[in-house]
Amino acid sequence: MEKELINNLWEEITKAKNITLVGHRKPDGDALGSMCAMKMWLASLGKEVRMACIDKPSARYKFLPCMDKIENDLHLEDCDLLIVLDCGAHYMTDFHQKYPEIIASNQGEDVVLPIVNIDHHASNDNFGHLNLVDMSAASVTMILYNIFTYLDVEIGPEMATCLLTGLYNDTGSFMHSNTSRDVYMIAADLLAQGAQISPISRNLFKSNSVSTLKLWGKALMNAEVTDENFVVSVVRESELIEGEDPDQLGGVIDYLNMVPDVDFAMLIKEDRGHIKGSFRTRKDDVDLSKMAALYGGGGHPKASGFSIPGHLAD
Ligand SMILES: [Mn+2]
Repeated sequence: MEKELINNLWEEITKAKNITLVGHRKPDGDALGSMCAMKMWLASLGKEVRMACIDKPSARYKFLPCMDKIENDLHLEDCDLLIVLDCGAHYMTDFHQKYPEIIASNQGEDVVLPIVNIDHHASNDNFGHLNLVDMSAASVTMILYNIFTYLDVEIGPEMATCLLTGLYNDTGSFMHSNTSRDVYMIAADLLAQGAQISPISRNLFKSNSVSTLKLWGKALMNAEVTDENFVVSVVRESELIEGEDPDQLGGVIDYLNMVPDVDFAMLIKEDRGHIKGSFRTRKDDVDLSKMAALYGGGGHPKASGFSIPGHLAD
């Protein structure tokens, strides 16, 4: 991350009194970990901070501090700075339809409310007034770690747990190919600063209800390898029984991606009038963010997704 960008961020924060942090829809451990860490830092500087995600965080993140402070709408009456975290595009917040004059694709000269965009998705389109986008970072919390280190911020155990949560989430518990030497070094330093790893590993990757496991079973049963050499599985709405939610399928794609020698894995699910796809690959020469972009989605070269309105034909 260029020092100048961090200095610009510091300037924006110094000018602002009321700051709102926004994460993406269906917030994950990186979005929530970065929001919490950011909130704690800004609060220590005497800022008034609000946090918003359009979807309620999953109960699995209850161990993070200040989860109960996250609102599902923007309250911008007094707000003078928005910081958007872990969003590859403005519409990932899902607040763009309700607040089109504020959450827009490109902030030109006539800015209503400045947006700082802190993100690591390769598909990020620099929608903010100030853009701290580092696609070499494994997580947004890794970018925040670098910012805090540069600014000499005292991290402390709670913030360290938040930052480690994002790192743990976005590296798939240190198993994805983005688990670099820097990731281990930062994780080690966060542990040294008091981060608690056991609630993270227990809640993020070792906790699922029976209904989730059964739904995963359906996705795994439906898997096949195509003639084009990729693994695909489809879960239709008609296969869901009472109480099963397509959201529970998050995570099963990593199992499909275990099949050796295929080019990539794809999971398609019907979800309340939308067809949602997830892609994963272990190959270095496959760029799945481009593939998802064909369907209006985005993400990383090795992990991407899309959502289009409609239902699956038979
Ligand atoms: Mn992320």
